Amino acid sequence: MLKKNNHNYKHLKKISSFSFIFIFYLQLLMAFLFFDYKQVFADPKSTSVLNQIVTAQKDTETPVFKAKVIGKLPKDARHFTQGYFFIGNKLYESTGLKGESALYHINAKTGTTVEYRCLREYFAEGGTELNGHIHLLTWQDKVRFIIDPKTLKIIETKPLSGEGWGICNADLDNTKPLLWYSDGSATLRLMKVHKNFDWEQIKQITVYDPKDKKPVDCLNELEFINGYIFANIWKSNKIAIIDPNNVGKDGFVPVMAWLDCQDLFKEQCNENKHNMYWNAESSVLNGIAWNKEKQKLFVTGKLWNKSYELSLPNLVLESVQ
Ligand SMILES: [Ca+2]
Repeated sequence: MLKKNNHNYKHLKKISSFSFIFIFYLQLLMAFLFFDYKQVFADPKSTSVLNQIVTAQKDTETPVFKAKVIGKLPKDARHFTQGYFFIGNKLYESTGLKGESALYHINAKTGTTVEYRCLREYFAEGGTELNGHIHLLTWQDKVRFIIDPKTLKIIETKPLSGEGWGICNADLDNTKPLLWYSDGSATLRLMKVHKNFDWEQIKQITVYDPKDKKPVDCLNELEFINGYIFANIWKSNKIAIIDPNNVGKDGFVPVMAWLDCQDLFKEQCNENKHNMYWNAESSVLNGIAWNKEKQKLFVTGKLWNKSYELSLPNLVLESVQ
């Protein structure tokens, strides 16, 4: 009996040791499987510092700035954003698609619509301000509009040869009647606007990537910031920063720096999982607005539910010091 009990005791002890080892390794396995590395190692401070670092690509001198978000503004996720710009402290957004195109005056503090004008029969594209008027492009409708920013009424309709994509100012002091516009290619055209709103091309540049020496096609929404042109590239999450005065042979201009907005797009993909209109193919980065008075930069995209305030890359900030 004693022998039997002793045997049982040993047996139980064996089972107990085995269970202990089994549970220990099971816990170890669970910890390994569910360990949240991002949670533990993501130090907001170091991430922030990293975002500020300009990292040069291995085989080129073109610096890449990672977008550093310093604020967020709600945005109507139904808007297929094509143009984004400030007039003073007032924010404007143009939206595309036939049947849905419109021009919006947006409250720059809340992101809500103050006023809007439907342009349903057109496919509206980029817009900008020049001498108190909004200049708005259409994609393939062969017209551009001159619009009163207060009433959003069309004052003039002018012809547009080719496609219209993005448009921005071209003069630092905004005193010369000059505008840059894009047409989906790697070429930007500098247009002089006359008093009757006719315009004539006085210069053109072709933007290329110094890395592969190839033209950067699909230059889209534009913004003129401290003498540089910011152009987002359609279907990418990158913004090219271009110095329009750095013109080389045959009008070629290298990308001076890249602003990498990939993280913003990833956040939008995540936040719009249940947005029935969302399509990662078309809901891309498209919209750069610079508030010159407050020195604030906002970027957004088609069907995005937010507009992101970004810190301006040092490279661009320092240029005006
Ligand atoms: Ca813009």
